[in-house]
Amino acid sequence: MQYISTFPVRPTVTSTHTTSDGYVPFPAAEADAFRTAGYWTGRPLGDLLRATARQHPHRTALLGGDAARSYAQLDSDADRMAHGLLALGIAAGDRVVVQLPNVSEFATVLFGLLRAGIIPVLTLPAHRRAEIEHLAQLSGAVAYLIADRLGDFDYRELAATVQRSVPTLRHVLVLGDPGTHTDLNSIPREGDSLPTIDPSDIALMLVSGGTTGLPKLIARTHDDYVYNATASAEVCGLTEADVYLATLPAAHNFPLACPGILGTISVGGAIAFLTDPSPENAFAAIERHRVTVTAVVPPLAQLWCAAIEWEDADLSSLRLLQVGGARLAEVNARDVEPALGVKLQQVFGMAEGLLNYTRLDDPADTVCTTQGRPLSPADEVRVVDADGNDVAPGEEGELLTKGPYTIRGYYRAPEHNGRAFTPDGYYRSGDLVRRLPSGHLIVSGRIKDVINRGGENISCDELEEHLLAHPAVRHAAAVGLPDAALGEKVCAILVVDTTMPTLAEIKMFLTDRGLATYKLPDILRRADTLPLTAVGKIDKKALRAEV
Ligand code: OOB
Repeated sequence: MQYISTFPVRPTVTSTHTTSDGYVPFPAAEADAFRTAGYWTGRPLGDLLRATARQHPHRTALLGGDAARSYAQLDSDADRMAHGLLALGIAAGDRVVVQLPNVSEFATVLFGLLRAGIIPVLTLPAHRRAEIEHLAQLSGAVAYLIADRLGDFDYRELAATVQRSVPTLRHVLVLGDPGTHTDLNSIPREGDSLPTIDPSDIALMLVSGGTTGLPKLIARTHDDYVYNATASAEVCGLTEADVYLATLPAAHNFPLACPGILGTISVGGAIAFLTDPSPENAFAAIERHRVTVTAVVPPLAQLWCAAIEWEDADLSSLRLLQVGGARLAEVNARDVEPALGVKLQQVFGMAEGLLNYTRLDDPADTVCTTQGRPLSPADEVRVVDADGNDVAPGEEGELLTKGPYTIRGYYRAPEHNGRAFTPDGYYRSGDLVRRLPSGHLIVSGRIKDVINRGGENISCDELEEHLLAHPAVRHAAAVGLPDAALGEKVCAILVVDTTMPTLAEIKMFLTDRGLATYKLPDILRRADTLPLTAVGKIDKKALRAEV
């Protein structure tokens, strides 16, 4: 791709507005600049598949036994899916909550929705009632698309509960045994034409890791997400010879488009889906499919490095292991190449946009000690102090960013947007970083109140709200405590009026409230009072030091 290096663009006016629907678009002047410079190519996301299917109809798109599909087959399956969804009365612009495990039908469903102009709200298999209800309500979803079950969890029961409390949900579509709902595979799939897609429209919605309260919706446009996936594919040197293994949940930005599933489709590579990322299972899949690239979070990378000692596996096909989502400690980074015989790439990204990659030709020290540098020449990164002033080069500060694939506001969250974005449109990441002269970033912590447990972000506010609902609890605080395996563990500190509940009772209470399992506290502490800051907020820093 040819880049014109006129960036950063600093238009004199960067007015940010919100549409009546609650979407914050890119300001017109900046959007024009991204088009002129060739970052935005005016292609709908569904076109990535179309183009590859035309060029290489017989190449394998999806691997995996009976579910294997050539590009021509996947392309036609996606069209048929689009027609079926439209025939049900779901219209372009409608939102559909998608919650699927890592199965190859994920690709058919995703492209079916994209081709129909229907906006998928991509939730993770681990989300439960509290999150799904909130996301369905916030997005105004008309349908909820699930698999029948995963392990011993039955999504059909969850769907029945959610449907009772979210009146906009007209359909529950099930992959597998539908129970009392609609069988996704039984809907008729004929139709004449598909809607024309405006590439500046919302293509899909990702779910934020959450900084305050409940998760936010991140609306990504066709233009910005096509660039996200294709530029990532280029940085990773992805070609049609690559086989990508979707190890992390496919609805997450990292395996979806960094370069992940979408990047692989854009170059005509093959994709295999993995529902269980245990070393035994993952190694078997890598061996069977001759996987060349996959992405994991640091705890999984550590587990794989340890497991190779006792698992007898041939990982010789693997050329690139991407590790990101949370800070990978240098000692663990140094383990990867010798243990697994694969090149490491650190990825520091966020669903909101900005992606940083170590480059394939970076020296080993850079790969092991930094979290990469921005993907795009048009990514604008500032490192600022608490007053919003740029820090001296190499000093620690908060990362602020904007660019051709970073959102300008969360969907339907005007009040929060006032805090999470600067008036001139930079996203305040909440991440503390240092920038090296090469542009590489080292992530040193977070100012946002989020616990990162094995790559899963847990909002302290959200957890605290649920804890406070317990009848015995007067004050509650959640903090992350350092943990060798997970990065951070969830510690809940309670000030109670009566008897202190046990950890098991608290977990049960939160589970009954519909909270996802990964958000449950690992440790419970009792306190008589909580330390407060000057303005009366709970002083997390002091609290962390105490516990
Ligand atoms: C990825 O996206 P999210 O939205 O789940 O989480 C973003 C946050 C970042 O703001 C940062 O706090 C943390 O997760 N993070 C890292 C990191 N990668 C993400 N912290 C330290 N080192 C890293 N390498 O997690 C995500 C999205 C796309 C690609 C990769 C990760």
